[in-house]
Amino acid sequence: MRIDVLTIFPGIFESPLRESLLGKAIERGLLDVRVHDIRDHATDRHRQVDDEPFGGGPGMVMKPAPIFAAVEALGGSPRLILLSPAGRRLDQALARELAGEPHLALICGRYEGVDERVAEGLPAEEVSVGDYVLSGGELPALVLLEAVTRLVPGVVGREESLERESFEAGLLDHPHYTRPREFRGMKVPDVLLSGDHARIEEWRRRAAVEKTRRHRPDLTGE
Ligand code: JCQ
Repeated sequence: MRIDVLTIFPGIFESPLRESLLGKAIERGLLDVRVHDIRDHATDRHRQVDDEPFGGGPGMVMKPAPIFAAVEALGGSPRLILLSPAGRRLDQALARELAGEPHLALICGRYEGVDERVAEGLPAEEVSVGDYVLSGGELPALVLLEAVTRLVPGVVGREESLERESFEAGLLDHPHYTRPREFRGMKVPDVLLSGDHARIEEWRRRAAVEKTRRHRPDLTGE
């Protein structure tokens, strides 16, 4: 899978793409992630990527031309995504859908916003990672990158751990425990030490439903 990232802060992506699961998957050739500096596509002598808003008001708006030029320099026919609080909310279903694409391009906006002709004219679909405002699309792009790429076959070592986890069954995950059996007076539920796999499965199913009802009633339709 190929993913191009368009940003005016390419440095933000360095360590997340080097470390951990993402870094390993790139090293192993499962992912081809390329980060591009939008400023390299500015044509004026100040390499300006933003300008004042038409109609007035505070802050600056990202100019369309450098973003269009950066996208047009990519080649291929990527699915274009603009990270934006105004977008379709990223959830596990959208992550799964995007993991099936051969080529994505993520556009990171900064300042007060991005000229509307980027969404309209490229066109780019707007995707949000949650109902809060950040100063730029770089962290949202990293969130999307991780949610999507861990679903690409081979990126996560144990494939079965994927289908068991939160949201894949429409529920939160069941509680997890490791050694010691007792920690600061808090005990691991006996059933998990019983070795009875049928009872353990049943306990986990009930615990997942119970935890979902308590923390996320919206997921159970309550
Ligand atoms: C993404 N949830 C929050 C901020 C404008 C495209 O225009 C803008 C982009 C941003 C950065 O993204 C977010 C965000 N999902 O803040 C303002």
